[in-house]
Amino acid sequence: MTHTLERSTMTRLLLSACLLTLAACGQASAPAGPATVAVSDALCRPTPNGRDVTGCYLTLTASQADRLISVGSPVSGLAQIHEMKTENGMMMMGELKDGLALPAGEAVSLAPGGNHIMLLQLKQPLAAGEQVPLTLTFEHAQPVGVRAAVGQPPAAS
Ligand SMILES: [Cu+2]
Repeated sequence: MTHTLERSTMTRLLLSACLLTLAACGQASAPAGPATVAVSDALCRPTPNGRDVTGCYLTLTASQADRLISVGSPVSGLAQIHEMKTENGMMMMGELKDGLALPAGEAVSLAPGGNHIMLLQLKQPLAAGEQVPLTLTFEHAQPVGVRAAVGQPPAAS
């Protein structure tokens, strides 16, 4: 009888410990520390031709699996995440409506000829040497603000 009581008390203790752990996990964004995304090499093409759209490129490295879900910039009315795809033998670009997957610890480059950030409805032309503030929003990590340099990217191979 005593033995049974002890076991049931032990079970209750274990159960409440599990519930506490679950609650703690539910509140934290991730068990292995806060999710972060490092951003490097942010660059936007200049618009000397008077067009009100341009492409921006950068490299993202997420500390844990994440997703770039949106981009904003005060210099443009609209910013989208674009992919390049071939349709009827023609290279087209289209919006990645579900964003861009970022595998844990892997550098993901948005580069000419591939995925890029599209700034549309630019409020003024962008000249080389200027800077463009970009705010990147992720599924897990806190939003990251960067200042992209305006300049020509190295020629794509
Ligand atoms: Cu585009």
